[in-house]
Amino acid sequence: MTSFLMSGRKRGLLDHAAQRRLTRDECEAYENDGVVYVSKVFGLGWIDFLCEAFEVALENPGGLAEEYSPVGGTGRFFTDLDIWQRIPQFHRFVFESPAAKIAAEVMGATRINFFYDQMFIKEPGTLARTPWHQDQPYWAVSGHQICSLWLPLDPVRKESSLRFIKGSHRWPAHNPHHFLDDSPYEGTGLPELPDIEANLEKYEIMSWDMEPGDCLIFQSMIVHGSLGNASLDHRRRALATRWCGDDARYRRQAGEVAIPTSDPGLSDGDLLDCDLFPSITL
Ligand SMILES: O=C(O)CCC(=O)C(=O)O
Repeated sequence: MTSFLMSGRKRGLLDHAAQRRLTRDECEAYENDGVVYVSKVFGLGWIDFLCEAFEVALENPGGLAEEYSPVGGTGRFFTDLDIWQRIPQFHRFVFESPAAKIAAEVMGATRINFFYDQMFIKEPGTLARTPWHQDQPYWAVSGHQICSLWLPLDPVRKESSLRFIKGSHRWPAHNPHHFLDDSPYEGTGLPELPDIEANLEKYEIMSWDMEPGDCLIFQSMIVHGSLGNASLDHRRRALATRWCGDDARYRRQAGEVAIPTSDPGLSDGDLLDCDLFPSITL
């Protein structure tokens, strides 16, 4: 607890009153392309804060933590999720950082439920890719106002950053696969994505060099993925937080679902308001 308070004081940037507003062009890019790169939107106090929080999380992995790099492979691709439920620094980020307001602004939402958080770490030399996928088919939620904020804690070059297919948030839902072994989710009845990697020239791919303080905001249906981290000489750490707006409703579709990770006590068509998906005061 002490360490994150100190890091906040160190830079004096935890007060999000200083946060800049998104521009109209940024909001339009999100709506049209399904993703927007937003520069210098988080104060570096928050980045310091999360760097320390990541250390705490790495020392205390949860039951849902996974290693995606193959055993014996180079590097390390680590993930953990629902961290805000266990580690106070992540809880604080959800409720006090500018993230909820940024998500509401970009989606034009008047209300926000927090959905979940997920940390990703790719050590240098990691060959494991993030497979091309859409997020929403992994989740028991319907609606259009659903987005992720992907906030890197380290400088990231395009070669190791997320890649997006422009406009693919308008594609229909495709079947999720487990990142660990690429096995398809069972019983969803959804079609498979085309082989994007083998046909990259067919798609308009968007990706950005990024600095700490920048973030990507992407709609939950956009097709995205990433190469490994063979090109950076440092870790690529990122926190993804998922946010739901006005039209989001609980919807438990057929077959396997990743999120929620426990029973939220909701019925199909319910607003998300519950302990697992708290409503955030904007
Ligand atoms: O950081 C990564 O490589 C994966 C991120 C991702 O796919 C997501 O946040 O939905």
